[in-house]
Amino acid sequence: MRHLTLILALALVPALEAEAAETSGTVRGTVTVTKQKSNANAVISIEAPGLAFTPPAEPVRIDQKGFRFIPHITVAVPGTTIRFLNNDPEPHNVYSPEGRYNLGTWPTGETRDHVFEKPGIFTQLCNIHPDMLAYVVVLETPHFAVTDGAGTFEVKGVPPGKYLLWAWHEKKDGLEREITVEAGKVLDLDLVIEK
Ligand SMILES: [Cu+2]
Repeated sequence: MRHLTLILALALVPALEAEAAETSGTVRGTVTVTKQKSNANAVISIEAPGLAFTPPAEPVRIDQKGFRFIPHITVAVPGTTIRFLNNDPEPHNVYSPEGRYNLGTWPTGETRDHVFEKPGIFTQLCNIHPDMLAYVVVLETPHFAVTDGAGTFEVKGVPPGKYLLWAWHEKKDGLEREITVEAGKVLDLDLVIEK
């Protein structure tokens, strides 16, 4: 009897996976950012009114290492805690003009947390090292991506429906496009951020 139960359970696994795949779609593609050296670090946001999102249970880390913020771009949903870790032999600071916060100055090995409650684009600066710059982009959607070095992105698990796709790069205003996601299908996009 125990064997039979196991066989039945195994037989169910592929069926469940196939069903899950059919209930959502994928949006992927490439981003070209004109007049920039790299197509990396463009943010893709797939938005619709009333989307549910859950901030991660654990803080999301931004490293201060080699006198840079790593990663350069972090995308989060409202309620996310970002933890800044000083991994350099000198003190660092974090402040954000848009966010109107200054987390103070702290030494090697210490961290400071900030909870991002509202959507927006928040520059992260260090008042000791003026070259340090990062962005935290807070989006009211769970469907987002950041382009890799080749400018490619992929967002899986998007429920079928109409969305506004927003593509943004730190040197540009970005672009908007209406898209329709279909269950079990891949929407392939070639996006050019000019302005
Ligand atoms: Cu610094």
